[in-house]
Order: sequence, then C-alpha cells, then structure tokens
Amino acid sequence: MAKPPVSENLTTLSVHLAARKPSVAPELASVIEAIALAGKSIARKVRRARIEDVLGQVGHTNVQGEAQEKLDVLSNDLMLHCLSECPAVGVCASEEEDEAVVVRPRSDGGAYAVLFDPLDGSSNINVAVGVGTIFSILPNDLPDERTAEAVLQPGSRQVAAGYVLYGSSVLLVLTTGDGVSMYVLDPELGDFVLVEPSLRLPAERKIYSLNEAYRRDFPAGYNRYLDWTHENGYAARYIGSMVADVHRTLLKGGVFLYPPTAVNPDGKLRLLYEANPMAFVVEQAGGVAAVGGRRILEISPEALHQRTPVILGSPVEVDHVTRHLAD
Ligand code: AHM
Ligand code: MG
Repeated sequence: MAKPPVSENLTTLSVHLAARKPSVAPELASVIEAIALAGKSIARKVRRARIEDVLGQVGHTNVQGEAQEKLDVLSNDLMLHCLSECPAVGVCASEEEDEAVVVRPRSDGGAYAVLFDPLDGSSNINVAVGVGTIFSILPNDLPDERTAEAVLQPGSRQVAAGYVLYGSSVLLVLTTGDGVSMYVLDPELGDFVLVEPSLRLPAERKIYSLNEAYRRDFPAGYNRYLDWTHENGYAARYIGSMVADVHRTLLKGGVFLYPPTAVNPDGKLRLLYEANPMAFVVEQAGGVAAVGGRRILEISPEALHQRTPVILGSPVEVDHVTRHLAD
C-alpha cells in the first residue's frame, strides 16, 4: 500500500521527541525545541531579508576576524534569547561570541551546554543560497563555578546535534544518538513535521565536494586524491555553504572536505560548532567523519574557536580520500 502523504500522517517534532522518552529526556527535548523555535524565527528573517533590509554587513568583525553580516547578529541574538529562556540550558557558545555565555549553573537546572553557528554560510546570503544553523548539545555536569568550561568537551560526548537548513524548504536534521531524523517546517502549521525517521547515507557515490580553487595550497595527498577522481568519473559539487553541502552529501552520498590550506593551516571550519555536530550526524547516518587517522569526534578541544580540517561522508568515499592521503 502506498504511504499516505506527510500532511495526512502528521508527527510534529514535539510529539516525536516525547515518544522517544526516556532515551530523550524531557529536559533535552526542551533544549531541542528552543533551537527549533529560534530556527523558525531565523527562517522568517532569512525569507524576508530583502524586504526588511537586513542584508549586508554590520561593519565590524567577529573574534575570528570575519566580517559579520546583519543576519549573523540577528540569528545569534535569536538563538541566545530562545536558549536562555529554556530552563535546562546552562551555558552557550557561538561563532559570533568571543567567550562562552553562562546562562545558569547546574545547581539551578542548567544541565546542558549548547554550541552553535547561528547562520553558517552567511557570506552567501545576498545571493539566496541555502544557509543554516548548526548546533551541538553537550551535558553540563561541572560544578557551578566551572560552568563555562562545559563547552570544551570532545564531540563524542554530544547528546544531540544537527542543523536547520534554510533552503527551498526549511529542514531540521537531528540526531540524539540513535540515528538521524529529518523534519520539514510546514509554514502553514508553523511546526516542524517528521518526514524521515531514519536517514541513511549511501555507502558510496562518485561525488566530491570541496573548494578546488585552493588545490595548489592543499597537502600533496589531497591532490593525489583529486587526480584520481578526475580519472575515475567523479562529479564535483560545491555550494560553499557547509550546511547545504553536508546535507546534499547526507542524502545523495559522496564526500565533503575542507583541507588545510596556506591561509588556514588547520582548515577553516570550527571543531566545536561546525565539525563535531556534522560528524555526529554523519556517523549516526552510517557515514564516517575522520581526519589525521582518527574520528573528528575524538579530538580533545583546547580552545572554543579552534579549527580542524574536515573529511566526512560515505564510508567508501572517505576511504578513498584517506588512502590517497596515506600514500
Ligand atoms: P562561516 O561560518 O563564516 O559562514 O564560514 C564557514 C563556511 C562554510 O559554510 C563553508 O563550508 C565554508 O565557509 C566555505 O569556505 P570557502 O569559501 O573557503 O570555500
Ligand atoms: Mg560557519
């Protein structure tokens, strides 16, 4: 029998999270719902960007020396507001904030640390390309005076992670450590509804996704890999917005890479709120995320905004990359 359309078989994000109790604690569900609320609000800002005159730069840079877009700042404020209103949030960290933002200690209910990139890919926003909010949720089990340190944990300690993609539709992709679910925002209902309870990444697909214009600066192994792909019928796909590129990789398969370059010897992407949450999602969908011979999730962070090279995607395709890097 044909599956009924989602519109006749609705499961909202809240209902889906509640149904997964006790593996998804109600407090954790409340944090995810706070992120979903911020995501809906950011989606509205992104949609109306040209109408409300919120395109363009604010005229200063963030801690990493990158020009902040007006929408970066708005999205950051919305995330911080929704998360600090949620009683289970202890501390937040954001690409747009220099330091961790302590909200409430463990003794006052702050059981989770939430790290995020409020609007990844925002330099593409003026051309209406897909952008997104990436988030990582960690437990906060530290004594009250050390709450800020809860943001510095390896990705293997994440209890949930995912992203909201503001594309031709608004999607929430989420893992709580038992597979990956995908929800779509029904703009008329104003709710995220379940469209895929168990996403699986194809085991192989001849697609690579990286900024090939930098190849003269890549370590030699990446160039050996690229030469090999050119001889073996691969397609290149690169949007330049990590959420959109990783999302395509998740659905269609292939490999997404951000190698070290001369300008960014540790790669460009940030470990804690870009690489780790994407690595958790990809692994939970049956993929691999590894650099330098170890899982991204096993890297011990030393600094909030530290960068890491990224290789993630279909297991067979990640193997091809690492084989060439090792040669
Ligand atoms: P951002 O967080 O400042 O938006 O930067 C991260 C973005 C990613 O979305 C994307 O993968 C990467 O930068 C693209 O970088 P490049 O233009 O060097 O290819
Ligand atoms: Mg980013």
